[in-house]
Amino acid sequence: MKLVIAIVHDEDVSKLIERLNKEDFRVTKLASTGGFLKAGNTTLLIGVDEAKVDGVLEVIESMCNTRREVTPSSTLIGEAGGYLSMPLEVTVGGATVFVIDVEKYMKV
Ligand code: 2BA
Repeated sequence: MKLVIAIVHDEDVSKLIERLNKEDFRVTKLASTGGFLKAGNTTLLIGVDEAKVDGVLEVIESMCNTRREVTPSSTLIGEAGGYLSMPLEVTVGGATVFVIDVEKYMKV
């Protein structure tokens, strides 16, 4: 058994969960916050047999889009040690995915 942890953009979540459920994958949705942008995102926990991991990854890949986002302001430290506050554009997603081994899985 594997646990797929996927951090996805809030705008992609509803359709992604709908599609995962349609394909019989079970999902837990957690509200999360990115440490860099300090904006909301969503973390999905998907427990799945090892043989089906690729199927989960394919669905995630097909449903999650890349986006350009601008930080409200980012504080940079200049060469002289002064501070400069300016917006910064970054590319977010499609999805950040971790696949980890599950030592034990039980339902009681
Ligand atoms: P955030 O931490 O809010 O990061 C949003 C985007 O900002 C990142 O997109 C990346 O393009 C950029 N970014 C992050 N840290 C940066 C830095 N130190 N310098 C310059 N740019 C930086 P993604 O890489 O697609 O990440 C989207 C979200 O996925 C992240 O939101 C974070 O919540 C999560 N994430 C990404 N990599 C992770 C990791 N290795 N471990 C845990 N969570 C991660």
